[in-house]
This record gives sequence, C-alpha cells and structure tokens, in this order.
Amino acid sequence: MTSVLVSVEAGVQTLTLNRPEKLNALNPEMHERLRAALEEAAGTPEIRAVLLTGSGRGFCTGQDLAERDVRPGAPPIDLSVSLGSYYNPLVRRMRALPKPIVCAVNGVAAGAGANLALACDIVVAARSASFVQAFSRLGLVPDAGGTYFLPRLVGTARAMGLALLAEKLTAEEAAQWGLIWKAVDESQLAPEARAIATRLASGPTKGYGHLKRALYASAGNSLDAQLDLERDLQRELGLSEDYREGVTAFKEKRTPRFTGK
Ligand code: LHQ
Repeated sequence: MTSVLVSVEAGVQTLTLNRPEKLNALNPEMHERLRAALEEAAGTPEIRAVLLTGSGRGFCTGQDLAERDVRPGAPPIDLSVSLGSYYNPLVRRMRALPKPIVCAVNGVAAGAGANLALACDIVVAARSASFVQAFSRLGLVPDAGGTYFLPRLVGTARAMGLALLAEKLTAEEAAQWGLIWKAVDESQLAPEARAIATRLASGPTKGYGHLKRALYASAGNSLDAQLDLERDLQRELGLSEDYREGVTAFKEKRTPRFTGK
C-alpha cells in the first residue's frame, strides 16, 4: 500500500496519509512522497488547490516513534537531522506554496501531525477529531512549526497550556479557540472539505497565492512594511487576467470565470 495517496480532480490535488494502522504516523517515505506531491502542485498550473487528509480513524500522530531506537546502549539520536531533512522543509513548502491548502482532520492529530494541520491554510475537522501537542510527554518542545503557529493562533496562555499539559483539545474547542476554521459532523467532513477545496480551485489562484504571502508575512512585519507589501502585491494582481475578469463579471452581474492567471 502506498503510504500517501495522491490524486487530482477538478483542479484539486488530494493527499491522503495512508498508514491507518499507525494512525498515519510519519516516516521518511511519507515525507518523500509529500515533498514530491507538493512540488508537483507547485509546478502544475492545472492544480489550483491541495486537500490534505488521513485514512482510517486518525489524521496523523507525528513522527513514527517505532523508528526511534532508545534502548540502553543504542547510539544517541540527533533529532535535528529529521527536522532539518524532513519536517522543516515540509512546513516551509506548505506555507510558501502559492495555492491554498485545505486540511480535513478526520481523527486525532498529535505531535507534528497536529502542527502539519496547522501549517495548512484552512483546517476543517470532524467533531470526533482532536488535537494533542504530545511533545512534552516525550520531553520535547513542539516542532514542525508548533511554537510559531500556536501562540499566533490562540495566544500565549492557551499555547502554553496546550504545550505543557499535552491534553487532547476537541475539534469543537479548537474551532472555538480559533485554532482551526471549523468543526463539522463526521459525515460532513469529506464533502465539506472537498467543496471548499473545489471552490478555491476555481478561484483567482494568483490572488490566493499573494493573499497567503501577505497574511503570513503580517505577523513579522510592521504596519509600514505590511502596507508596502500590500501595495506591491496589489500592483501585480491589478495586471492579472483574473482581476480584469472579476471586475468585468461584477459589472455584467454574472459569476466570474477565473483562470488563475
Ligand atoms: C504510533 C504512533 C506514533 C508510532 C500511534 N508512532 N506508532 C519529529 C521529528 C523529530 C524530532 C522529534 O519530534 C518530531 C515530532 C513528533 O511528532 S514527536 C510526537 C510523536 N507523537 C506522539 O507522541 C503521539 C503518539 N501517539 C499517541 O499518543 C496515541 O497514539 C494517541 C493519543 C495519538 C492516540 O491514542 P489511541 O487512540 O489510544 O491509539 P493508540 O495509541 O492505540 O494507537 C494505535 C496504533 O498506532 C498503536 O499501534 P498498535 O500496534 O499498538 O495497535 C500505536 O502504537 C500506533 N501509533 N501513534 N507516533
């Protein structure tokens, strides 16, 4: 069985983490497949949105701990190697992808699996799903962007509680806290997430790419720098075919037909 299923339909590239018996814990092969798929998404104009989900009852439980030999006498493990080789490039690739990534969290999202979800642009979770910053149970700090995403999304007090206590946060609570976009009934997860991804895939893709850049730059920018960035991005978008189409459609009182150009 392939550890990450990849398919493309109606402009949406769907990535399904597929090691359900391990709750989709990540191994190097899965990282390689995710990396290749996201490169394909970046370089293929017909792919205009990405949908990430998991198979079985879990979304992703982070690093596959079965791969870590911690028996007495085993050589020390340098965790910076897997972060540097796999997790950090993956999170960077996702955030810099100039196309929206929708995440359908179908079950528990733990450790780097939780933060993989938070690296996506829109997160929808089944009400039965949960988020666990499991790292402190292992004596680790949240990684895969956790220490960056958490305080920005929910504030330092809640981020600290989540990280120190490593308790499960339900999807419902996650939505109330602003950690994710919304929680939906389990039966609605796949159709709802797909509908969002399909809608985004027929939108102004270039505009969405610039929108990601602007919003993610915001946390590290002054107002002055952000105003300059908005001006520069808007200059480019004003020259796009989609802007012309959007304004024309408004004037003609019809639905715009965006091409992503
Ligand atoms: C797993 C895993 C798993 C292996 C479930 N590995 N088998 C990145 C790289 C570099 C530096 C270090 O850090 C990292 C980031 C990280 O992600 S560190 C954090 C790693 N993840 C965790 O600590 C979470 C571990 N999993 C759990 O705590 C539980 O599985 C949760 C609470 C998520 C779910 O509990 P249950 O619903 O009770 O399921 P379960 O524990 O029975 O899991 C089902 C199976 O999946 C079981 O296998 P088995 O053969 O016994 O049926 C688990 O061993 C396996 N599994 N997560 N990460």
